[in-house]
Amino acid sequence: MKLVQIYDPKRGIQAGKLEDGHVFPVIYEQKGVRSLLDLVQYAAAVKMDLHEVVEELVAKEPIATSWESLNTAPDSNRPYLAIPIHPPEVWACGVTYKKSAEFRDEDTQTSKGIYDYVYFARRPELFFKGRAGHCTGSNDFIGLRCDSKFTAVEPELAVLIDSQKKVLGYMAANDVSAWDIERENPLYLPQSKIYRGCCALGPVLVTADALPDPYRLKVSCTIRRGASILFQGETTVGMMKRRIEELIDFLFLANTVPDATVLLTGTGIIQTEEAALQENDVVEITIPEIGTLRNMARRVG
Ligand code: DO4
Ligand code: MG
Repeated sequence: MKLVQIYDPKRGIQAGKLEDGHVFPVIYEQKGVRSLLDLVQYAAAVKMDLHEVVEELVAKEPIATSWESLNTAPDSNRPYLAIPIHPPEVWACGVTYKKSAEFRDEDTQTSKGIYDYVYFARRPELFFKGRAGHCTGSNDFIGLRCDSKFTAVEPELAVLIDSQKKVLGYMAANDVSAWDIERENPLYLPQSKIYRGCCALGPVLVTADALPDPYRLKVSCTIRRGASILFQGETTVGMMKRRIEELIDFLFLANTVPDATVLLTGTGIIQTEEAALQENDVVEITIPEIGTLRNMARRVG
C-alpha cells in the first residue's frame, strides 16, 4: 500500500492512499486524524497495523486532482504532493556500506581508520539528523549550506518506525551532507548533517506489509545540471552490512523513540567531487517499488 500526504490550499495537509493513479483521502475528523502522523499515532493507540487502519478509514471517492498534476513542484495555490510524513525525529546510520567506509577513510587523512573501525564494530554509527522542519518532500528543494563547497547526495532507504520498534513502512531518502565540513574534522559531523533542507523523504510511504524483503530493493541516483548528467550510481539494500532490526535496536538503547520516527539506513552510493551540488541541480533517487524522489538544490543562508 502506498501512502501520501497532499497539501490542499483549502484543507491543509491530508493523508491519502495512492492506488491506480488516484489519491483516496484517509481522514477521521471525529478523532482529529488528518495527517499521516495522526494516522500513525491513531494506529498505535488502537493497536492496529497502519494498513488496516487505512483500509477502515479510506474514502470511496478519490480527490479530483490527478496524480500527474499533484506530483509537481509545490505551489500553495493548488493541491500538491507533500512530504509523506512530518516525523518528530529523524535519525541516521552511517558507514553501513563498505563503499562509504572506504571513501571516508581515504578522504579524512587526519583520522584514518575510524570509519573502517565503525564498519566492523558491533556498535553502528547512529546520529540525529533532524526534525520535520529539516525535511523536504519530492519536487521540493534540498539545502546547500552557504559555508560548504562540496555538498553531496546520500541516497538511502528510510524506515518509518513506531515507539515499540515496529517497522511501519519505507521511503526513499537523501541524507544531504556537507562533505567538506565533515572532511575538515569528524567532530564537525552535526554541522555537515543538520541544517535547513538536509533531508529529503518520499515520494510516498510504502507500508511494511507490501515490502516483505527490503534487502532486495535497488537504489539508484542521478544528478543533472541543465541537460547534462553529472553523476549516476546504484546499489542494492542487500549490500548493507547490518540488518535493519540491529540498527533499530541500537536506536532504542537507553532512548525513548516517538511514534513515526524515521531512520535512514546509510548510503551505498558515493558521488564524485566533480558533481558537488550547485544551485538548481536536480537529484533523482529511485527505488522502483517506492518511486522517484526528485529535488532541486538551493543555497540556504
Ligand atoms: O560518518 C559519517 C556519516 C556516514 C553516512 O551518513 C553514511 O554512510 O550514510
Ligand atoms: Mg548517510
